[in-house]
Amino acid sequence: NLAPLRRALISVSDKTGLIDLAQALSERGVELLSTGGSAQAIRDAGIEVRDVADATGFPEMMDGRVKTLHPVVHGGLLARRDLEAHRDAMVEHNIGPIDLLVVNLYPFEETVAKGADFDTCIENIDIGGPAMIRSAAKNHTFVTVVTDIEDYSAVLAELDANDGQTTLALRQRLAQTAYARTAAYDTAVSTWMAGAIGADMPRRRSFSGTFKQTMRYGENSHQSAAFYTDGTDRPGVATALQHQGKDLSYNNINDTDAAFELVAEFDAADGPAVAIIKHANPCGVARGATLVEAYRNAFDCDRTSAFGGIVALNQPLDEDTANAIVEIFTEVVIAPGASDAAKAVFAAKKNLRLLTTDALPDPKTPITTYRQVAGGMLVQDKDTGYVGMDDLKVVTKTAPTDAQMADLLFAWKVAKHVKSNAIVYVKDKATVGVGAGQMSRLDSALIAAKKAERMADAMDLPQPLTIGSAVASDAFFPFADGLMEAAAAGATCVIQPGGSMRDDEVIAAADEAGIAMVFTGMRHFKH
Ligand code: 93A
Repeated sequence: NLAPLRRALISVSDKTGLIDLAQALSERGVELLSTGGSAQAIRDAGIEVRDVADATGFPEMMDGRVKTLHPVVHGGLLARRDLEAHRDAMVEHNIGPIDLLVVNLYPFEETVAKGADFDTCIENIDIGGPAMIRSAAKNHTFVTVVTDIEDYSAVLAELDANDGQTTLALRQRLAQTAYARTAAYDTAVSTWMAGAIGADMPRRRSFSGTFKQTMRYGENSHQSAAFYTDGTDRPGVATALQHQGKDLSYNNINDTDAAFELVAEFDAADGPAVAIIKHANPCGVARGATLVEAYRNAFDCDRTSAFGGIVALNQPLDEDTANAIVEIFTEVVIAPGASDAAKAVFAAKKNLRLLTTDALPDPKTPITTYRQVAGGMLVQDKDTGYVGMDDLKVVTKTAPTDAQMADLLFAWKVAKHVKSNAIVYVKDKATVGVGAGQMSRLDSALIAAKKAERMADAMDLPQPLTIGSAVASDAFFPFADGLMEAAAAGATCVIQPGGSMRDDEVIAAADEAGIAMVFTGMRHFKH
């Protein structure tokens, strides 16, 4: 059992809860040592505190770059209380033990997020703070280290319950938290620096995230899971505000991300667009003259699969669209805003989650994506590839009409967000058939056409909507068969990367079927 906690060193940039903590410690007979601004705040509150500079005999210097980097501080944190030699060294060098360290670091991540210049970011790299945290955490057998304001209350509660000391279990947990904090901090510095100096996928890098929430479970109920954010303020599922509904599940977050990133491809300046997602693949994407029309058009692509889906909008949710959405069961709706009237419509649906952001994400902003594989991590630039009208090459005898061209580009944008192999049929700026995630491109074409037939039956249409449609393939057709299948389903024009050994065969088959085909020169695999 340790002797009661006697001395604390407090050095915090975020002063939230500082005075209450200092007061509580002081009342429990703990002597307070503190750095410049923290000491000032404590003293201003009328609580007794000693300056670290007084203890070290060195003033804070070099604009605060050197305040706590001193053997009196690190000796006090690192000395083993159970070794005579360590105790003797403390006496010989006039080092007092520090039993509790409370530190939160210079706000480096926030400074970067605010878009500060290089020098300001550099000045916000905390050196003394992480050094103290690491010393205290190493010596957690004797020292309590607090790096998270949320842990202040746990420490005070233990002091009261354990004769003025913390338990080893708490000190261990806090030490683990402390190393996670310093690791994440240095990761943030290194990641920022890679960007600031323009390093392209550096050989040495580390990864970290900031804990956001625990999930009830992962993809399945026997898997535990949590959500971590990367600290950037890019609009998206990680930064969205949840207005109502149950907590999001692991699958909800994954699917909501897929939905929002897809709908963001459709510029709001060109009018409303809606994407409905199931299991990370779209079961309907459409534009419309109004948002509600876009929703209904998207819904008509695959009404069956839309049930229990995730809906993403490229414009703020309005009342009409909210009313249309609640006609069936929907898991999540995400939009760049929502009107009060729309929120009122949703309020009656307790299980429906509404998420809003301030803006749509920009699909062209470069970011890094990570995927874990057994024993490693795959890191790549996000697929920000974009194909415009000028990038297309007409390879068939007939060229697409303007209307066909618009549908081809629409289909191409959707195909980018469909798991490979992706085949997407589009008519009048609405998907009418989506084939996703098949091992053969031919099967994707067949499945999409089959689903369109089923929808035609369900909606009492004279023929499937794929008749007269545009079709996109996320990668080249290796053989003519996939293209022939699309033609059989009624597609009259095709967009695909090209580049197959058998392009000639595929082009000849298109010409024979009277189909117009364009090559993008870029593929959009998504696995
Ligand atoms: O510039 S530092 O890296 N040099 C230090 O020696 C040092 N010691 C503590 N920054 C240092 N700190 C940091 O100062 C702490 O991590 C904390 O974030 C901040 C508290 O400063 P103040 O008490 O003056 O507001």
